[in-house]
Amino acid sequence: MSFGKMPIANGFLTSDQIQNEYFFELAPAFCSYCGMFQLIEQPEQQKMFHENYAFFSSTSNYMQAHFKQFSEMVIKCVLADRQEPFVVELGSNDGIMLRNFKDAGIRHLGIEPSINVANVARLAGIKTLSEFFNVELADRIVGENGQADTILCANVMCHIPDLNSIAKGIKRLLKPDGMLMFEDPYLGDMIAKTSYDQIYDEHVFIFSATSVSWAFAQHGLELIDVLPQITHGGSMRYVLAPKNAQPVSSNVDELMQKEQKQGLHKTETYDQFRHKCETSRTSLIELLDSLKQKGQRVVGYGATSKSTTVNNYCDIGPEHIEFISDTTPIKQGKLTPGAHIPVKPYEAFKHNPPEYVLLYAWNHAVEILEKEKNFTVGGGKWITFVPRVEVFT
Ligand code: DWN
Repeated sequence: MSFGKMPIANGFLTSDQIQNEYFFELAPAFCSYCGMFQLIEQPEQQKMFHENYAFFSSTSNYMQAHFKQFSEMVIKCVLADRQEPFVVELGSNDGIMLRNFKDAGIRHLGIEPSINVANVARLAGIKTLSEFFNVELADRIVGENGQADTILCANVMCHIPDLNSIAKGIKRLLKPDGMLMFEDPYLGDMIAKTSYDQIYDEHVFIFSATSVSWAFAQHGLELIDVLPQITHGGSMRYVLAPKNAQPVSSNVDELMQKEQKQGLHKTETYDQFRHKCETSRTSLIELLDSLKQKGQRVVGYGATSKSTTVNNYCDIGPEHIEFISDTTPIKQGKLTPGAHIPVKPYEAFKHNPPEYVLLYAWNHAVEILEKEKNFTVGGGKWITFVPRVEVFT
């Protein structure tokens, strides 16, 4: 299916950059042979991850707590009996996860190609290399530090197009009794909730247990456990180890059977998904058009990467959304990719609340609705589009 021409999801821009804005065709496809759901074309990595990368993981308090729990589980269940354990994180962003290992005095190394976010981690004393991970880098890390007891990766594996090279590098870097743990948005949730906004340039894959198991088995890595997470609208944590090194949890087989029941192996499932995306697009644009006609003010909440797909696919622009409120300084004062809706600091929303808020950051709904209780109590209305377009108060 195609979502049409799309800009770089985190390519927030100034008005003088509009003329040279880059677009590509956002077209995902499903492979019935290996079960992978992926983009056909992805912009080159340097266009997405660079010294002005706009997403800082630590903007959500909930996500900070999530990664603290994740780290504590790794320290307790994986590293406890090990001599001078060594942890590597791929795509460590601003250090939201590794800071917990640093604080526990554990040897660690973050790999984060986007220099600006990596610098935030370095300033906090977290060891970070700004490079793209591959086999050569894996060998260099092993030469300098030895093999890793665990390799972690959160919302990053699905961003890396050359999965084979990554898997090869991981196999070299991981100790024979080590574990790879990564989490990413889960295909089963995306299909169940029609959360098509998970599809954008950075997310080259939307994984399932079936596709992860297949892809990593090619490189001698076995899927030994799967742990559902509620983060980012429904994610899955995958645990892998060198083949036959660790017992395999029954969770793996159970989830794969569930995926079969959900029809994740059938092309018809994706035809239905496409149809639901089209219905969702029509409902959302009709709602925004009618609010515009009634002269109601609508403001967006959270200039997410996901919102780039929603705005461009549904043809939403500044005529519908007055501005998007976002707490990330690097996004403020800029225009959103493709749709060119102004992004303003949170204070713009707080000091002049609109009648309606389009909740682009629906994945952080619990945290945001708690923070914005006064807006809701004061009669403010929320618009969501996942799992369906609706207004709630
Ligand atoms: O995989 C990815 C995920 C994990 O993070 C990356 N490809 C990029 C990014 O995707 P996203 O931009 O869709 O992530 P979020 O976490 O949904 O973005 C939330 C946005 O909303 C941020 O720009 C921060 C902002 N925000 C806010 O303004 N007020 C967030 C919260 C919780 C708030 O209270």
